[in-house]
Amino acid sequence: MMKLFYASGASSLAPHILLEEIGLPYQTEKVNLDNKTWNNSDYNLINEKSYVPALETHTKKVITECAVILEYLSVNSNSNFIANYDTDTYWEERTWLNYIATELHKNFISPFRNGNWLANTDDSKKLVYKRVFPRLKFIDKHLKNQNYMINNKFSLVDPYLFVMTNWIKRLDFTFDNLPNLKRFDETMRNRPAVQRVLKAEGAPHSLSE
Ligand SMILES: N[C@@H](CCC(=O)N[C@@H](CS)C(=O)NCC(=O)O)C(=O)O
Repeated sequence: MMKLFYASGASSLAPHILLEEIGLPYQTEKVNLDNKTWNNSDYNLINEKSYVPALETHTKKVITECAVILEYLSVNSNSNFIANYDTDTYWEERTWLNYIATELHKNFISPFRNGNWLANTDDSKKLVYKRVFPRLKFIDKHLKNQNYMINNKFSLVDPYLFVMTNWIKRLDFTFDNLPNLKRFDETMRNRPAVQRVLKAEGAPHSLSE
């Protein structure tokens, strides 16, 4: 059975949601990112890069990098959450996944904290907002006439974007001037699979040290 290593509310929320949407059996293991342990074992032995998500596949191979795990899960299921390889839609999906990973995910992370952690001071939050707002605005424009990122249908891109809209809330940023992203966030929260996963993960750790 596949096993997802996650921390509540972290980027691992994206593959967790996709696993639940896909409906294949899977297990989860909660990682303590403060001391890099899981179930009393050293997490660095699972993922030497020392961050979540990591997915142990059916063949016991561990794969990392959120966008890659999302693609792996979509390809290895009967879902229609990913387009056929080398179609225009496939490349559109790759472009958004890469955009979210490089332009949003890492820009949400504060340069002032050790490791890949969310900002936790007013100054670092302001800096993060300055960086992410124009990139979020670009997505908001794309969502003008649709509820989901690709052809107005749920795809592997949406859970990753939902991590970002969830972080907007977590960092107390506002959806002012981002009305379409706000609607996207609400659409995602209405999905039963998303509700089950948010409940299962529970509250994320506090942003204070
Ligand atoms: N490049 C990685 C980044 C993953 C990442 O930043 N994970 C964060 C949570 S969102 C983490 O585990 N941070 C803890 C740490 O680095 O100490 C990916 O795309 O999956």
